[in-house]
Amino acid sequence: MTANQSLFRKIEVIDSHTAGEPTRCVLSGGPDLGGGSLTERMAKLRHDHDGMRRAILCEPRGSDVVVGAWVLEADTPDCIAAVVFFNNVGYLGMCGHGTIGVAVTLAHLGRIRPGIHFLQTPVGKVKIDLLSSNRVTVENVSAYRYRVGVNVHVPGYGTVVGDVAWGGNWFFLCEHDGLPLDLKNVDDLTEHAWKIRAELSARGITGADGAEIDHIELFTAPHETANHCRNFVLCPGKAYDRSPCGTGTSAKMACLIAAGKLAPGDAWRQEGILGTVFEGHVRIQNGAILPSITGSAFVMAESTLIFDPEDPFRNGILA
Ligand code: PYC
Repeated sequence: MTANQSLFRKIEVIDSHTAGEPTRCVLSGGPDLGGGSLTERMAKLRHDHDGMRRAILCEPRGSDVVVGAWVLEADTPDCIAAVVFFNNVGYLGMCGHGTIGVAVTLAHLGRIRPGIHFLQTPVGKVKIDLLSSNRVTVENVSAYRYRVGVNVHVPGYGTVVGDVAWGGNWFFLCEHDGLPLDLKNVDDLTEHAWKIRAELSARGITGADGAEIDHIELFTAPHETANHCRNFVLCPGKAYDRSPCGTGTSAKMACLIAAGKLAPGDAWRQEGILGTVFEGHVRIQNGAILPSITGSAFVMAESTLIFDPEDPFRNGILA
């Protein structure tokens, strides 16, 4: 090793995909976040080391599509790990496909065996049931419909009516009657969903406590009759979710429960833009809606990311 190479930071990651949507688990080599609570460590990551987020996920090392999952020690004894989810533009409260990816990655590493485990996230504790080395059920944080029948005028499109709901992230969910939710239409669907988001923001329509609605979920009838619904979900950094979106499926089920269209225990098969499916259920505990989703993830790579101090793009390409 040359003297220069000893200056290289190295970060160990495992890449997986869940129903087509990638997750990059960061396992070691990251900055010291101290020994505080998960909230404190996430704040440190955000304020002192945000460049690492870009460096790990954005081009040229990653892409806008990848969701990062920083796997940390939990600060509650009943959780096997804590995780901070992040993307090309910032941080996520929860991530359903990402949690399935984390569980399959931990199983791949021999850190968990089939059965029930708990994971700490910035928005609460989630339960994972590792059903096999690739299949996982996640019981999410509680979900709820916050506003119903919100009208939004979308320039060049007309008025859309949707619900605002929390599923671990904030969603605006609306029925779509334009171009089919097909891969060939993702550019148009992206622009349409982006305009809806801009209108929500311009009109001050938010989630609870003024939280920004940063996920837009369009839905139509499914392509496969075995499923209940098909969706297209636009994520905060303008990448679309290749999976049916775990937090989006949770928000959707909360809306259905609120509308009396789904009963606790009923199955909900959510089809995404690739045709992949999350199987959902809801249970009610002390009045709270607890959604669970089941899906499959596959490990694709075990890698060491190398940060050469002389690489002009070691911290990612800044837009
Ligand atoms: O599965 O919850 C999810 C998710 C959020 C953003 C991308 N995937």
